[in-house]
Amino acid sequence: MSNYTWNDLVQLNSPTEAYLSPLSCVAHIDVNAFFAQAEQIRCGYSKDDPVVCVQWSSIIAVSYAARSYGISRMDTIESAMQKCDCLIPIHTAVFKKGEDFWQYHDGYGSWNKDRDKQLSPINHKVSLDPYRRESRKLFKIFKEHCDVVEKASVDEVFLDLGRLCFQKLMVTKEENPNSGLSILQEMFIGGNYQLRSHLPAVPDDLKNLEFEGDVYGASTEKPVIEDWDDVIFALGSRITYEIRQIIEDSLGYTTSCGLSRTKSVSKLGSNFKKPNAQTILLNKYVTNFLDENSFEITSFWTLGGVQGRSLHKVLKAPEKGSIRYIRDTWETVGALQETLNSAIKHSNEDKSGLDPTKTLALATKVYEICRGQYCLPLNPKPVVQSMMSNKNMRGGSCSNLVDCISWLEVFSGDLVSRVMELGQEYNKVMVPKTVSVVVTTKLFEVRRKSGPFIHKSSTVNTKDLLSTGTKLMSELDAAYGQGNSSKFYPLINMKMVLSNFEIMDLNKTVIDMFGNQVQVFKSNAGDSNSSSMEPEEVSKDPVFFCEKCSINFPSLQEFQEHKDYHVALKLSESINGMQEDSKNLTIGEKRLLFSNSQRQDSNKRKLSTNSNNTGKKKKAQDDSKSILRFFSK
Ligand code: DCP
Ligand code: CA
Repeated sequence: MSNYTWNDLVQLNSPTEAYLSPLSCVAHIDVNAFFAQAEQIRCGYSKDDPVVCVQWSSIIAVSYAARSYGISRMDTIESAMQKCDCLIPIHTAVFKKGEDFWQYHDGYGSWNKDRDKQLSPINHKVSLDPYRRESRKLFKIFKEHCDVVEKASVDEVFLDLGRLCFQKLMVTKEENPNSGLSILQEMFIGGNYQLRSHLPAVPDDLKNLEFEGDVYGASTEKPVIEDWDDVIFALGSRITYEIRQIIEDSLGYTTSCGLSRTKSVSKLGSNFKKPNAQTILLNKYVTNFLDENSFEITSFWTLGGVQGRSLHKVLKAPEKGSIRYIRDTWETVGALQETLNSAIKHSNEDKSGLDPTKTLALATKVYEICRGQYCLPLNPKPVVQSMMSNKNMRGGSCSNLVDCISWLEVFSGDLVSRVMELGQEYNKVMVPKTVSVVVTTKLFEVRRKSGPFIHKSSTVNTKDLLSTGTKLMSELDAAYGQGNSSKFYPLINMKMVLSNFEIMDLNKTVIDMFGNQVQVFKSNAGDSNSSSMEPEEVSKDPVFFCEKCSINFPSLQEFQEHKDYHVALKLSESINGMQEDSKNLTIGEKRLLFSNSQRQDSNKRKLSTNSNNTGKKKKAQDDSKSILRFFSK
């Protein structure tokens, strides 16, 4: 009999719960030497060419061919060239001061003797846009092949292989009707099982399944398949191998992959063997993997920071072998929590660095992570909080307001394309509500100015962003720069930050987009308002009636559009107030709320009280249309 239950197996088929199953199978895939590979592929070099990706005189990515010369990211371009005389340095794309687009200048870079072929950081800013584009192509392929994908960084993803493994195992028809797997499939299809009962033992014919990649800790050439988790990992390894192959065939990138029950172990696994490899961490060998490879409690990426170090100290763990020590010393979560509590209590004030109200969660996490069992869900759509374009200024390249505006032009170009791309990725329109300009002055003082993003169109464009940024920068200049220029300019650093993103669905009506707010209105506004637009049945044809405007609408669509108009109006009103000169109103909203046909004697928006139903209807319909146009632009 198996150690696993039917429930463990069936749970794999749930995109939201599979990660909790003891049979869960999660992959982490990381692109090898990402920026260097991107440049190698773009410029038509082979994997054996020692390409490095350069930013000014620093190396930011080293191809594996260049690594074989002992070159690392720590090398300067000069020291790398000394190590390898056939080195191929390729500079990133750059923006030029005063331009809102980036370009490659292949052959240019600090390593050139010819001064004219050196790229100067004084009037250029690096663009990472090309890598983000490649990243999106990669992500698209992962998404095409796996239903739950978390983008962990520009070149890393987590894949939850639950459904793919489950389908391969239980749905792919077995040829031999008498095979052990066929019998299991029959049981599943016929529903002849209890969720809580244990699965049968793995049938012999499945024990021949082959793994793709390296099974950690397997002593023989062919790892022994003992239980269903081994079967799932064998299937998972074939799936990730195929996906990685597709990536390499279609885009040219080699990757490294780690496969295990949890995200944290898979991440260690993908880093274990590089390049172009995959490491499989079976449940039965996972603690050996953690103990035998100089991993420490701080090696887990969620414990890499202050918390991990505090924990290491509080638990008095040895410098080496901390994972095993913690696992062997505390046999229950309760015992570990007790130790954490008392350590926090006995340390002075907040010296422990650990939150006393969260010791149970921390103890559980540490207990599980040391056993390779810390199950975290994948986060398929991380929320974008903010976006920044940044430039360290050199050589007095930002000495006055005009210089600042030239750099804002670069930042605007950079940020707009990033906002648009993010929108494309999520199939949404993303609009930041807040723009900040942050500068570091000559005297290392940081000055910041934030304000609403003033935009004329419903999407973000360079012109609007530049003019908002210019307004903020002019205010900073007026407050700190003018008359005090010697303490302010030249700036040492300048950045533009977008935040408070508003996310709108494409191809949806206002009602769809603001569905939640509609609910809010209803509960806040009380019945008198919310019940005012109930459709009314008249004779055979449904007629839709708006009480507020006393208008009948002949079709549901027109009535829906009209309702959208009311919702948008209310929303706009609640956000912006109703003054025509409100700075928060976009041109589109002004057109909607204060169009020429409105009463000229008042700058307050009022719904028409015209008794002529036709005229009223036309007006309301025009408004409905224009608000829809505004949002669907
Ligand atoms: N990067 C950077 N500066 C750093 C770290 C990374 O510019 N200090 C960029 C360049 C890398 C990319 O991010 O190519 C991905 O970072 P990784 O840490 O994954 O490193 P690589 O992909 O270059 O190498 P590896 O094969 O070890 O993953
Ligand atoms: Ca990488």
